[in-house]
Amino acid sequence: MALKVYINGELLPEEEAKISVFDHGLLYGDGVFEGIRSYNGRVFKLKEHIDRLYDSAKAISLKIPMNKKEIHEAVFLTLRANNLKDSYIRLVVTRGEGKLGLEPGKCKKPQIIIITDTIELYPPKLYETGIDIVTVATVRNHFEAVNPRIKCLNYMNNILAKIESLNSGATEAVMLNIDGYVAECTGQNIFIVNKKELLTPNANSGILKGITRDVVIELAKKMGLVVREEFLTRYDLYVAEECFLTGTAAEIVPVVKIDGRTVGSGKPGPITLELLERYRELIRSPEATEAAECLESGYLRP
Ligand code: PXG
Repeated sequence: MALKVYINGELLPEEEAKISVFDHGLLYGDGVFEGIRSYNGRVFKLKEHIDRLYDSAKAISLKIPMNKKEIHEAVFLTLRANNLKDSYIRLVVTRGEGKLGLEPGKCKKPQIIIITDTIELYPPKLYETGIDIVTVATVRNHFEAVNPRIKCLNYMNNILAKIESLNSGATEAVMLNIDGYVAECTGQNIFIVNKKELLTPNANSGILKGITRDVVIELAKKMGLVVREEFLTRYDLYVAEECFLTGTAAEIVPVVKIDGRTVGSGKPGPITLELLERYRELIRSPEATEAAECLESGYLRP
């Protein structure tokens, strides 16, 4: 069955779901987005994702022509139309169609697009073996250029880093900021464990403040770990006992090699595995507020 895609209030079969070549989202990467997941009919952290979407839009002076509740309902409408329980939800707001030229004022109507599809996870084996990552020469965007806190439609900075890591035979890239501090990977935040402490780059190190990152910080605190958000260097990565990446798509992926140095024992560490287990429990937990919102809106109608 063809997927249905939400565009500005309409649900269209995927082959008819098209937007203008004059959309500034395409012409200039002018727009914002979110990547969200649902597990067993429950949308994980939907409120947090919608809040971040509005913050990203505010930062680029884009007024979303719907309120948060309407967006929330539109997400569930799209999920129901596609009858998907485990899905990847791509919520996109572009500046809209306009004449050529950078001025956002040329675009009168932002486009709201919701795609719900299935998502290809990393092979389960990678979660057992861990991945290898490398630091790359491409520097993460400076916060006064395009602040990485804005989840905008221009991912060229990250794509260049991804190409570099793949060219060097690694699975993922670690990007540093202009001052040389560790920022993040191309679509994941990075964590290390050292001496029973969990460390992750400070929110102003040049990162997207990941929602999975926030969840993991909370889980770690519940486990009694000290969590510190700091400015980290490559040295900190090299001497770490454990390392892992977090993101909506990747969830929690163990890292076992960084720039050719083996992390800890060379196998995913015990704290990483414990966090992964707790994360997997949480995303399916009916007690989570997201689940209640979901049920109220009728996504899991009998
Ligand atoms: N950093 C960057 C640059 C990201 O794009 C994260 C960190 C992790 O954030 P969350 O909130 O997901 O924990 C992201 C998220 C995709 C895709 O389609 C990308 C992300 C999330 C979901 C899907 O490639 N990036």
